[in-house]
Parts: sequence; structure tokens; C-alpha cells
Amino acid sequence: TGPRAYAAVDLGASSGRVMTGRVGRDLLELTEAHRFPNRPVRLPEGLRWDVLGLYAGVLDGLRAAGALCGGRLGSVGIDSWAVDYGLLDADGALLGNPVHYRDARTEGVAEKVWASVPADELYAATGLQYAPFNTLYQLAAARGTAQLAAAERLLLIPDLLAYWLTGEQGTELTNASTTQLIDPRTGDWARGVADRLGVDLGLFAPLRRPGDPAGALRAELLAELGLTGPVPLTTVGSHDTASAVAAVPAADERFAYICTGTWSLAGLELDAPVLTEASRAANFTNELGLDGTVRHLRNIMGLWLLQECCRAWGDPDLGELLREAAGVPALRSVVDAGDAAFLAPGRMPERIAAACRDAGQPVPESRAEITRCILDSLALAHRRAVAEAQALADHPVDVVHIVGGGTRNALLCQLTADACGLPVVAGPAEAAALGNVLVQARAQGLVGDRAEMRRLLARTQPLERYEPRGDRAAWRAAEDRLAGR
Ligand code: LFR
Repeated sequence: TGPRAYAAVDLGASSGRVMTGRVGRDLLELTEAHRFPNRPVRLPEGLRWDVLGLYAGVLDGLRAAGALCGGRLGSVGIDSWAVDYGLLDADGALLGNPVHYRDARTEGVAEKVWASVPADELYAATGLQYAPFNTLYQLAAARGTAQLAAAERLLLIPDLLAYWLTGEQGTELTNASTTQLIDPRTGDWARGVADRLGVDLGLFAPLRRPGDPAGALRAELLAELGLTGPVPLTTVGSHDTASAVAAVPAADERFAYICTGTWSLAGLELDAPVLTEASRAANFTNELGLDGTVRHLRNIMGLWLLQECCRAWGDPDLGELLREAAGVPALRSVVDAGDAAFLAPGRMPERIAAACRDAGQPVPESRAEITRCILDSLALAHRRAVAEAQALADHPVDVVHIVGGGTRNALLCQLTADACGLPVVAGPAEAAALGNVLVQARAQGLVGDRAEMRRLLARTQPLERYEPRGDRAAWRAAEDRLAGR
């Protein structure tokens, strides 16, 4: 068979995109069909996603994707950020706007949950890091609300969009593993945890796995979108990080990855979860990936820190800002880029300055200095996560793969290589969309196993290599300074 075209819907925290991917024997080509902003909205009751706006963007995107390939799409796959969900009533209608994971409703909730199931037992059963936004804590925060009481169904964001496109409901496993209601050893629900916390697992639609069929576009949509039917939906790694890691172009298993974008997700791909007390104390998570793999990683605040500063500064030219930052002396002040104190939006330059002041370091003042502080801090957090992951999982690596939007930030890639003392291979930038497309192509027999997917990526995608430079002692000293050693 010749090459086939697939549509990948990939929703990020600040924008959504629909890409067409053409896949053949030696071909893997991605074209952006449509990109649209994802702007959270602050309502009196809190921070919400504009999910109808996103759905409209997806429809526009599918129309544009179809136009790029003569109306013939081999299939469609959807991925997005994790943990968030929409609730449906008994008629299948959406109840309210999905709550944004950066909303403040989960403040102080974890402590209440731990009073019923202690944090160490939760980790042993689910392998999930503590993050205030895990779906489990969101559900605990929603307890007693009229909306949750009326809900008959909970669909994670990609599953909600898939439902609107197809009329069929399911719960995709890689994303479900971020709810803190899945046992990473079995890939099935952690029923004990749900029972003890009074979570009704009946809210969830049946589990489905990457590669599983997920229905087909509703007939009414085909005409509206100019598509020739039937157009199947394929379940992909619907957690964007699962799709991104599937698209890491690694040659063997001795690699660490950093998925960069709004977040930096830094860690390892493993065959089994690491559920030790040391892993819990280091706040490493065990999320599920393709084919029973586990992502043992740490969430680092990522380029969110810089995005929020840029927003506060009225969106200056990023290229220029990065050039200036490259000229600022290295490692003058660093902040803990893993600190949940940076989770909420707003006043980011002031918060970063305050963190430096509190730690007795020089306070960055100019935009270039603050930018440099952020990039140094991210590289330092990458270094720590890559080192700790190897120790916790007893899994040494020779190379760090950076994928996602941060690959376009050459300074960040070079600093990460320097900090880790390892070569960095950067690319592809659109890893989540590529992983999404490849799983669809694999479901239709166009590519083989994960290793073959990775070989195809390495053969076809432009990659940039950064060798470690400079003095690692400076990074060690900055790490000690931050740890108060
Ligand atoms: C990245 C990501 C992370 C998840 C965070 C919140 O886009 O999916 O993996 O921890 O968003 O959902």
C-alpha cells in the first residue's frame, strides 16, 4: 500500500493544532493544517477551559486537514494535556465548563484525602506523584457540588472530544493513568483506592488502549467537514506526554527524555513502575505509555515560567530575549523549577525575583536576567531529574532526548547538555503529534513495533545534537546552593 494520511489533534495548554501526517515505508511527514489558541477563561467560580471553543477549533482543523489530502483521511487521533475532564448528565450533555488544572479549588485538598488513604499507601497503589491537580484530588474538591451530584459520566478531555465526534464513549488508558485511580502494575482500576475514597468508578466509560478502534466520525460531520467516509477514530496515547515519548527517536533503551513545552517532563521509559519509598520521596510519577511501558518521570514547571513572564511583559520578541539571555553570566541565581509554588498563573517575574531574594541570591532585574535565571533553573532541574531517575530505577543512560516545543530553544538544549554532562539530541518538536500519527498508522499495519516507529523517526526527522560543554562543578554548586547545602 502507498502512503496514507492521518489527522492528529494535539491540544496543548496554550494552543491546539490539527496536523496531517503522511506515513509510508520511508516516509513520515507532518503538515500543520490548523492552529488555534487555547485561552483559559476566569469565571467568578474559577479558572475554566473553553472546551466548546476547542471543539470548534478541532472541527476547523479536520476540515483543513481533509482539504490537504483530497478529503481522504485514513483515521483521526486525539491527544491533550492530562488529568482534566468534563462531566455529562444522564442525557449525555456536558455539565458546565471543564475546570482548569491550575484552578485553586484543589488547595489543601490532598491533606484531607491523605487522612483517609495515607500518601504512602496511595503511591504504593497508584504510583502517581503528588500533584494538587491529579484527577483524584479534583474529584475530592468537587465533592458535594451540584454538578458532580448530577453527573452520570466523566470523560477526560480527549475522550470528551472523541465522544462529540463519534457518539462513542471510552476512557483511554495512558491518560486514565494520570487520574491516580489506575494501578500501574495491572493497567486496571485501583478499586481499593476508589472504594476507600468514595469515588464511583461507574462514572468512567470502559477502558481502551492505544491502537483500539474508537468509532467513526458521525455521518452529519462528514459532509460538514468535506470528508469522504467512513473516517475511523483510532485510540492513540491520548495523554500528550504518552504520545510524545512514543516519538522519542531513541536507538536503544539507554536514554532519558525531556518532553518540553508548558511543562518539562523528565525521566525514563521503563517496563515496570518504580514504587519505592525513595521514588515517592523524590516525587517521581509512574504514568502508563504504549504497550505496557511506564513513564517514570518528574514534572518540572517548564517553559510555563517564561511564558508567564512574557505575558506579563506584553509578549516581547522571544528570539531577541533569548539572545540577550545568552549574554547574561550563567548561574547567578536559580530557583527550584519543580516547586508547585509556580503552578498558578500571574505575577511570574515578581514571584521569581522573590524566590531568588528568599534564597539569599542576587535578584534578577532585567528581562534578560530573569529569562537567564529561568533557563538556568530549568537546566538544573533537568539535570537533577535525569540523575535521580537513573538512580531510582537503576537504569543508566548515555543520552538525553529533548522533544517538544523546547527543542526550538537552542540555549535551553545546550544548557541541559552542559548541566547533565550528557549529549542531548533535540527533536522532533512536534513529538506528540508524531506519536499520535504513528499509533494510528501502526493500527492500520503501516509501521511495526515501537522500535520500528523510533527508527522511522530517526531516519526522517531533523535532529540537532548538543555536546556537553564547560564545567560541571558550577552546576553541582548551584544544585547545592538551591538545596541549602
Ligand atoms: C503536559 C501534561 C503533563 C501533565 C500536565 C497536566 O502537557 O500533559 O504530562 O502533568 O500536562 O495535565
